[in-house]
Amino acid sequence: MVEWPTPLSANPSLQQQRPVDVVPLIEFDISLPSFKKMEMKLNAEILNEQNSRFIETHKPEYHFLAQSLEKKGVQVNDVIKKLQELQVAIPSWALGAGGTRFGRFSYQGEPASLENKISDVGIIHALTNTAGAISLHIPWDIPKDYNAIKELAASLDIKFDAVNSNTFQDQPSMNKSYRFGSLCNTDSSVREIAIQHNLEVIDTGKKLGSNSLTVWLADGSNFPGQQNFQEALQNTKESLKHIYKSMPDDWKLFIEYKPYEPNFYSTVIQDWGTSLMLAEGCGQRAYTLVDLGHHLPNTNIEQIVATLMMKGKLGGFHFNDSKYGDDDLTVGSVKPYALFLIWNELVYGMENNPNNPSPAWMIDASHNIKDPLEDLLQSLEAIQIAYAQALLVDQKGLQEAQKQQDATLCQEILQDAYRTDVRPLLREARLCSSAAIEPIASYRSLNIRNQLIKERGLHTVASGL
Ligand code: LRH
Ligand code: MN
Repeated sequence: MVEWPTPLSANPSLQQQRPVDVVPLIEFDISLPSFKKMEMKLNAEILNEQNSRFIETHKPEYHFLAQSLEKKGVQVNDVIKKLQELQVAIPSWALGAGGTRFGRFSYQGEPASLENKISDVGIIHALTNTAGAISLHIPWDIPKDYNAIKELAASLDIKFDAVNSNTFQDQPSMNKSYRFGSLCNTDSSVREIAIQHNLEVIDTGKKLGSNSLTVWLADGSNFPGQQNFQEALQNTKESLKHIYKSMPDDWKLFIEYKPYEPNFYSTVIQDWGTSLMLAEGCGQRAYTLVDLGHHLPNTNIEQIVATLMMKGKLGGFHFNDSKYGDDDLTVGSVKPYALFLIWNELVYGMENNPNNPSPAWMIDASHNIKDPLEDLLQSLEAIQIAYAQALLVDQKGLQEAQKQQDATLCQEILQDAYRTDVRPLLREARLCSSAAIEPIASYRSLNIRNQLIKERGLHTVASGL
């Protein structure tokens, strides 16, 4: 292990040591027997050289902001530490170009293997120090060599977050179909196939060191009268209980809800209330997972978050943004204020709801036109910005103003935080954890996409949506 060279004039108290091999940008890592050629790995020298381009601008901006925040009583070091501790899982199914039913525009240099995908998450994590986990979708990402995959992930400081089951696509080995549902299906043999699949996904997760399962069901109907709502919900409830009981004692079950798509009349687990009811039906380690895109227009998601935290049943998030439906757009690209209000409830809840475990932070996005890695870098930035702004909210002042029923003052307190440009705090957090001050600028000036194309070719296609 080589000492991480101290970045220029970084703030010593916020220093974070990270296990990094100081090696050339493209390397052959013979220490990992299973890999003849190691994919690209960003190293300290490269990032240091990159940061030297931005440090002169960053430092005065950071000190100006830090001083003005400390005058307001903000513990700036605490905010930065919390930003450094925030680790958001990258979805394995969103490292290539996504598509819609109207087509898919391939992105060159896409990861064609799970190894490639983990390497891409490694690049994002090296640039941001906030993407220290990957969330796999099974069967899209079944490892061929579990030890090699775990070695590669560990060498990049990447953990395995929740594993996702898939009972919305028929598999070649199946002699039945999920066309009319999986865990809700009127045919018990189809329910059994779906349950068995979830148990196999748990096994895969156990081998990788994951400790949570996310279940999202496409189950529902397309026409009035097509499905008996109560029977479908009862079947789903029983099936989930079966899966829950089969989980190791230290595992969590995340039940993800969605109002519609791919079924367009009804969805069995359509909203947070149904998910909460099913989670309570399963047991203590079952929770509701909130995908921001899974709400009907103008739904007050921050109120749902507050309610779930009060119940101790907020399991985690799939962060993305949307204008209309489940658009899976870049986080914070359409409704950044809504994202801030959600994080304000999270900060309040993490302070006042000790009964709710620390939520699992994950992105769930799909990239139709942007470079997938740039899109994910922007999403991580937006999540950190909303969190940092929420950490600046004068929670005591807000509660006092709420007691006084002073709506004007409440808004002033919230928007004072929201209207603070917190990016210098993110930059300092990255600088002090040996990541890139400007991840996207560095991603581009290091020409990483072209390097990936050189290694993988123009036509590789990533598995996933
Ligand atoms: C469903 C969903 C779910 C995943 C899938 C890839 O819309 O959000 O989380 O399984 O996307
Ligand atoms: Mn999702």
